[in-house]
Amino acid sequence: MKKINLKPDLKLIQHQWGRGLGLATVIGISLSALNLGAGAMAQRVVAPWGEGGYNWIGDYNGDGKADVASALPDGRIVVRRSTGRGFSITAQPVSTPWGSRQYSWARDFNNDGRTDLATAREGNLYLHLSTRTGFETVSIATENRWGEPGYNWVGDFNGDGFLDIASALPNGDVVMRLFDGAAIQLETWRVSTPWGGSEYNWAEDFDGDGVTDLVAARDSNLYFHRSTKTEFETETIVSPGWGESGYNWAGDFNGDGLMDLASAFRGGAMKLRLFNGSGFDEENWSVSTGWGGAAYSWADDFNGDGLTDLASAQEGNIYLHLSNGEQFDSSTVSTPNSWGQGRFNGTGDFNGDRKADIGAAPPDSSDAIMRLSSGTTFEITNWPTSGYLRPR
Ligand SMILES: [Ca+2]
Ligand SMILES: [Ca+2]
Ligand SMILES: [Ca+2]
Ligand SMILES: [Ca+2]
Repeated sequence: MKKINLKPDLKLIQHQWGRGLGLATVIGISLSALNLGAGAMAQRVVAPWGEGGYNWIGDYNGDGKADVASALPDGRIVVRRSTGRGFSITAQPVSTPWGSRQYSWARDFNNDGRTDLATAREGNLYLHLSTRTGFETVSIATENRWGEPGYNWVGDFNGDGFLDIASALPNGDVVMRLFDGAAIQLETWRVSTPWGGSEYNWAEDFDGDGVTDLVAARDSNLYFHRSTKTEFETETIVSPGWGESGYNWAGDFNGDGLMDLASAFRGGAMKLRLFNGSGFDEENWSVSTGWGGAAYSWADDFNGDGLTDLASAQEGNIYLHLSNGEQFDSSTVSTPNSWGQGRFNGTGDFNGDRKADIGAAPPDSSDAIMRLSSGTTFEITNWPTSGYLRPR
């Protein structure tokens, strides 16, 4: 979002496919249906989605349009590549196991412009690095020291361009897995302040120096852990007033290239913490509409102006809050009340116009319901999944 380069803006397109508390549900047809044609030539089949938490929005082929990768229970990774008007599917078996969803990430770990998949299970990290045609799997043995769910963060904590994983342990140790493109160097960094609840910590490059920092919110304090590339330097800032779980978002809400935090409260009040390079300027913003569920509320740049906006869906309404840098300009977009369950909705720029769209995987279809942003409204359209899947 802050670096101008020729690579697509992954920040915009690699949000996880939804989040929240929806029950894990297999979407699409049953897997047994895929075997009906065993022995036949490759045939056209309807492709299922992964279980909740195993579908990830990202740009797996680096063409600037968001795709969806799904890990299926049968061991295949299915990628729906966006054509701009639908999805073209490919599948690839992988022989390594998956960690649980809180230990699985879709990010561009090796910095080649294509989103990769990583999953941690016990003492192993499995990296599925995107190639031109699929994934190349790298198994890396590492210690079985991970944070609790919600306390493992991906970022470039040492600034070498490759994404790392930081795992916070309750005793103040932060296990750093520093990835260099091929291997992982294990280090332990220390913090002496508490972490926030699992939805109250953010790994972002707040100060824009190319190195990911950590921010934790707890009670009336904000703990800013600035990475020096070799350790965290912690500053404790008194800053009361946080939204309920799931209603605090990181983004660049005033477009100055520095990451900020936005917290929403019942009744429409909002608190913005705008990072100014050394600290956070607190401002009171507000919205006039309600909020949908936390799993249906997203921070992304819906009109492509570089300022992070908010959108929240509640049944047949999308409450769109476009940041103008000083406030949100709010509008309500009417839309059919058809959504995926909590983890089957997510934002990304699926058609490559740099405006974030909302994708939904409804429980009874292998196609996706896309809401393509025009900048001021969302055009709803069905995106079919086409292609051939060889029966496993
Ligand atoms: Ca790194
Ligand atoms: Ca900012
Ligand atoms: Ca915007
Ligand atoms: Ca778009």
